[in-house]
Amino acid sequence: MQVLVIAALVVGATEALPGTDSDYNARVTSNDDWNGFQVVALTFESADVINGVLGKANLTDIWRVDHESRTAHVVVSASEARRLRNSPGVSGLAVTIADLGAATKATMPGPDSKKWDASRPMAEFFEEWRTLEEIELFSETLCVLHPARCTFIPSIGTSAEGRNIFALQMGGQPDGPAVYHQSLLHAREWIVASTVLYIMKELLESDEPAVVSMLDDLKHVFVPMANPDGYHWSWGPAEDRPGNRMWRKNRNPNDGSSCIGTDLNRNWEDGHWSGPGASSNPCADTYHGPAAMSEPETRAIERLLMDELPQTNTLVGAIDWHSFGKLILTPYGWTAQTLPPNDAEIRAVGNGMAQAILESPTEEIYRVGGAAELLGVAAGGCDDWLYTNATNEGYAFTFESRPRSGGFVLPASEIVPTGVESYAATVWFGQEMLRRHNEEVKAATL
Ligand code: 0X9
Ligand code: ZN
Repeated sequence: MQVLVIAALVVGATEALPGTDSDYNARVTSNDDWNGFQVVALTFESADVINGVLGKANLTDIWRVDHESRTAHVVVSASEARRLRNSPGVSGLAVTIADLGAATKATMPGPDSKKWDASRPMAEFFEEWRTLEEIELFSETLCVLHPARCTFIPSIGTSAEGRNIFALQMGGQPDGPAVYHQSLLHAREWIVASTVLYIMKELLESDEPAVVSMLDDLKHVFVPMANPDGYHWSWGPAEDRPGNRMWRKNRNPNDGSSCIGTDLNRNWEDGHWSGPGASSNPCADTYHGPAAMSEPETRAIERLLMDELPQTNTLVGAIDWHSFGKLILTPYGWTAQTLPPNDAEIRAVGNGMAQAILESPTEEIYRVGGAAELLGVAAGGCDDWLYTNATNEGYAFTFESRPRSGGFVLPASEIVPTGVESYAATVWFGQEMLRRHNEEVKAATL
């Protein structure tokens, strides 16, 4: 088994994450390459020791470092897990996935699982993980079934490998406010594509007067599959590719390197592109790309939100859906030293969404906090661009969805409950965005 020694800087809690230069993912050619690796949740004696301990460990990948809860989820060999258990500074170690290769296979549709097509009930879609083709077909079908309130846009631009990036628009008024929901910027975070599709379906099918009137007044724009090439790759192996379930980036080749892909959550022109927390190494999972907005996927979304949408509507709020950790993250992600001018307002909206989830049927607890404070600094993130550019310092969030612990592979039985709680947050968000927008309009006309 190949295990990397990851060079890391010993830095403060709000500095760049250590270990994000791991290139193991770049060398994986089959899901079997994950056989025998474990995912462990480490708890640290204090936040100050986290980067030092991780810097000295033989880590294959770092999935999450959470400074507030003093935890980290890392991929390691079994022997390294044993060593880490007794490392100074580590107060606890729990194995969350005993064999990552086996878990990957166990959480993919089996040979007997039926594909979804438009002749089957919409609800059946959420019984299983779905391929790119099924996701696109489902989205298109939603608009066919609800033509008065839904427009399917087959392509807002093409991906690096030439796939269409589709979008949906629902409701709203000419010259009125709009919100934006995006998922699957990171290929391996499968739960959030299902989540956003679930939200779209529930919004369209709802006959609750409060939801109907919210959708009438507030345009909802969705890009559920922001990284179609990466997602397709994460479904491998198949005839046309070896694939890797743990793939994160897009699939754009890099000049002068055999490593593929840019991290689409480090490529945005947030005013700090290529800063801390983003890597200049094309083999790294957090590679920021050759230039800000260099990627066809980020540019397609930029065109949609900066050129097309403003012709008819004003974008007031946006959520970029990711996994995992059950977190609602507020800007900034590029620094923890400066807060947005309307930080208190943004956090109040974040807290409102967390409360809506707590009051939803799942009663789950989501934590709210600054992205850089909770997870460490990372420049070039979509959330900071959505905040600064697309919403003009409005309301922008990154959701880190389920699970709380464990990671990117989870059973399909989590799809519906995650959808239920995320729908509750989305409805509350929409109503609050509308309320705040109307108040501002009223104040401006007085
Ligand atoms: O690191 C990321 O891109 C996000 N976490 S994930 O595990 N889904 O990859 C967090 C992004 C937080 N926002 C910024 N750093 N701007
Ligand atoms: Zn992500």
